[in-house]
Amino acid sequence: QTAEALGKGLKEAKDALDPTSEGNVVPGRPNAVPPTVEEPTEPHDPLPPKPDQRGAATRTATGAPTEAPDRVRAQQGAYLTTSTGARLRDTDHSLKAGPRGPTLLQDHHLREKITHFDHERIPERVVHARGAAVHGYFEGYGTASELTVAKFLGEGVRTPVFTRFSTVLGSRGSADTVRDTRGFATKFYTEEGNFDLVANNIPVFFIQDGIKFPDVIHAGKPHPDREIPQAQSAHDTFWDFVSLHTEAQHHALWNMSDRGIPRSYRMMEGFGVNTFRLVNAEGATTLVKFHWKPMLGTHSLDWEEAQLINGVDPDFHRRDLYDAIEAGAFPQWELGIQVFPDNEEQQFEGIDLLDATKLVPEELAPVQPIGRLTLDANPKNFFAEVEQVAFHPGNLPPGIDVTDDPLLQTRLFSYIDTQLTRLGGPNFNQIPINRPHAPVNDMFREGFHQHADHEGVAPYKPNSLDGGCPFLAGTLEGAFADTPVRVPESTKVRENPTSFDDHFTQARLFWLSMSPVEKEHIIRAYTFELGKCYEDAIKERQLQALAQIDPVLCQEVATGLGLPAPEPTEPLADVVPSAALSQVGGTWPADGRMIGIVVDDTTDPGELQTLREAVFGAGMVPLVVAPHGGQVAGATAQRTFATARSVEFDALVLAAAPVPAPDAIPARDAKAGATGSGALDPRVSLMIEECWRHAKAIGAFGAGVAALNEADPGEATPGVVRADDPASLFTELQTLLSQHRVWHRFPPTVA
Ligand code: HDE
Repeated sequence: QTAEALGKGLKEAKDALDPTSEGNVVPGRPNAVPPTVEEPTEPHDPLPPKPDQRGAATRTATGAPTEAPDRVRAQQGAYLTTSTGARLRDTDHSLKAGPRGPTLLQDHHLREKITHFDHERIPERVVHARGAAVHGYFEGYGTASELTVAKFLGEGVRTPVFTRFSTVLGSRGSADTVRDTRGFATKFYTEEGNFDLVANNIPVFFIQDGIKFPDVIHAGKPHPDREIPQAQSAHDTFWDFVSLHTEAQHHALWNMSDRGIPRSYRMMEGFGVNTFRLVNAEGATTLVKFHWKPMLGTHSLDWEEAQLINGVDPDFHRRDLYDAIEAGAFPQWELGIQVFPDNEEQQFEGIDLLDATKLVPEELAPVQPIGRLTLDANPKNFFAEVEQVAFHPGNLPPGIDVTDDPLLQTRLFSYIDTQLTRLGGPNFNQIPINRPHAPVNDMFREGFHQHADHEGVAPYKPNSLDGGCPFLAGTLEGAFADTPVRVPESTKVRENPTSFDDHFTQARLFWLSMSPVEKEHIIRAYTFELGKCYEDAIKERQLQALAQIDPVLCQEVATGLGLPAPEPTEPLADVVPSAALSQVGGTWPADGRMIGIVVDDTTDPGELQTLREAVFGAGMVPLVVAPHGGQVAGATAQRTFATARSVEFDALVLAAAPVPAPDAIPARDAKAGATGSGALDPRVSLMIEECWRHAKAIGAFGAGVAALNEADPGEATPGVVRADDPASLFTELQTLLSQHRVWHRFPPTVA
């Protein structure tokens, strides 16, 4: 529509609302539309769909392209209409037999509006219901080209992607920072068809055979009688399952570690978990495990902090991701592969590559980078994109194939099966977010929600009526190479290979690879979770499993539970720790970190400006926290003491020592801050105290030093910095932030 036409449309719309306009006068009443009704704002062209959301044209069997229906654009034109495009003149009043009379069945608009609303919900995902997703692109390095013909991994090839992060157990509206595994699923819209890398942030899984999946999920989900607890593993059925199915011990240990509570989706590793097979131009194959390595490093929350966030900001991870992208701090990951020979044993250094409860330490098989992911655009509509996206581990381009991992084999069935119900029929790959960018000629026809207008008369192959099309691809251009792997001669059985029997060696490997502070966190997590269980028999059985992992771990948790620590029943495995499994000890870029700055009306505007510029300049976000809203110290207050809570910040800077507000309710506010003599606003004391407990960097300059002294975290406390000027203070804070947390603030209690 041209601007002129739209302008004309607006005039008509205005006329329609004009109570004095001829057609709007109802006999007996001066006007039909209350004069207070606001007129529509200036109409504007709807935003064009993102190029990367356009599906490729569907082709008919004759090869003639049929224009695939474009993304359905909402809110087109200047008028409110019915779903069939008829303009409406009222949407606020149902048609009644008189102003006080009953509503008439005749009111088509009322019925259509309510009916559509009644059907707005679709089933949430049976697992991974809570998630957030964004657009981006992937660039291949070309380093995998020797191993696979997959074109999107070629040097410099850029492929649009859509990535969804999720928790596993919680419902769609549950909180983000619960202790759980995280999903990390990426759809690559490659020119050879979609590739879905449906990964998790933990490299191993609970079970070895997919047939147990309903069982482990039933155990983790809320109890069926009262549907509690929501999004938690801290309950009897979960630990009942884990202690009875000891193959789950390794994954559960990762959940109890800091990996179960990531600081941000942007700071998580991703793992394909299952072993995949690559096929190169000669038809030679290798086995690989996929890894995502975050450029910002892998970091976690403190457990108390995570629990607080669940109340203070249940959308914490979703907000963090969307805000970072909105601010232009695009998160990036490197995709890497661990490469193994594809021999008959399918083992590497004694580790069975088909057992999804095992990882291969990076020291034994280094992760080789093959490309880079950049996430740079938020969704436009959450339902259309994030809810309707459908991933499937079997969506593979030529050059990537599956293995016989019994977990992966079940997954290949499950995803499409669940999506049939969730997305209402077999045509969900026609939903814009799922559409491949490669031409589609699948010969699938009809079914619920069919959007394609297929032509031709012969949707079968071969045919002699539609020109014989479509054709078949050659071996290497076609997906599903069906590598002729020899299946060892055997009989049909319901059993695992004996190499799956070892459930504890790798759990012990993980435990022994942790730093003292990480071990401490694990002990506390087990003590918390098992402490929430009611049945002693379950706690005792789980302690028996811990005894098989490590005596210190078992003893510490047993002490916390007030139960005796059992002895292991088998000799403990002899393992070499893997340094790559620990998250602490390095330095990383601190882009996108949040710095809370406490100010009041005495703070020097020039100094505050210098600090904010330094924070911005380092790619971080300064948040001005003030006693009241509006302008404070030459800046706009972004948080007040009433709305701020320390958990939002990665570091805290004190640029003032605010005294308690004269109108504070002393008893209630004093309770908020556990320390201090009362000279400092208790809400500021609380912020300092929490940042201190959660091992965050704390800094002060100018009048802020007095606040720090008042809260008294101690002169020589690590990670507490005092400086004369904001610039030198921030330099010191940056160093601390690059280490994520000041873990050495607390002397370790375990070796
Ligand atoms: Fe999934 N999984 N899964 N899973 N999974 C689903 O598919 C399943 C497993 C993962 O953001 C479901 O469309 C079985 C491992 C992610 O939309 C379902 C088994 C890994 C997501 C399903 C597994 C994953 C899912 C539910 C054991 C890491 C979210 C909704 C055999 C490699 C995808 C859906 C999204 C979702 C089945 C195990 C990752 C039910 C049967 C291992 C990231 O089909």
